[in-house]
Amino acid sequence: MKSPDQHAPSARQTNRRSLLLAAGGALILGATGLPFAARAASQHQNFLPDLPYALDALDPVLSANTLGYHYGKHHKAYADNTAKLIAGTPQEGQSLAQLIAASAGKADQVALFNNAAQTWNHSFYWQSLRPRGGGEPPAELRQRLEAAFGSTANFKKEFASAATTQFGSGWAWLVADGDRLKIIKTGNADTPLTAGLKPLLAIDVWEHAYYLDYQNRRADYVNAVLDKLINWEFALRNLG
Ligand code: MN3
Repeated sequence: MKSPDQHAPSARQTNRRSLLLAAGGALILGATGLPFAARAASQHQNFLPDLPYALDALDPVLSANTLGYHYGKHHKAYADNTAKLIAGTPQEGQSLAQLIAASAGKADQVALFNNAAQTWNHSFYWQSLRPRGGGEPPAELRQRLEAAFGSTANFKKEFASAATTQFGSGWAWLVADGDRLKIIKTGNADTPLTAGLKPLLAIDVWEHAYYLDYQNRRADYVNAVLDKLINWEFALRNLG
């Protein structure tokens, strides 16, 4: 059985990161004699939050292998790229939300928008999942879902439909548009934040989110997440 303390970042996870960092530092020292890369990286803003559970906490729905790549490589790269793009510019020190708002729709800031929005979207996605999630939503959220979609079951059906019909890379979202709950999908890095919508839940449907575990079976991934991992309490908190 898995213990409840897996909701918090585990000591094992922290140790693993420290070990990776130490290994990287040793490699740099061995090559140049000075930890230039390590020092430069530490001076950048850190936009990568801790994963809210251990890498293997969502297994078997999402394997530690998937989370290792998705969080440790993809999400980290977006976060690192965002920090590098603003380093030494007037935008240094701004929040992801500020960077997203300032770069959205600007042809000369596509790279910053893509990396900042993907960093934000992924941080939101990890919180949209939880070990032993799914099941019945809390009563207050269930009533809102019933009002908007007829039933929780129908919400899940419509959400899965949005997630599986998003052509190519992107995201499916439950959002609040004023008082109304809506399901939307966005392409690539696009995020509901720029449309003035309040995100409540997200599912990543980029292939890197599921390919190691589900290959081309996106619908199986989406339905497994909705049934077993979705974090209704997070949606309710976002609803405020
Ligand atoms: Mn992703």
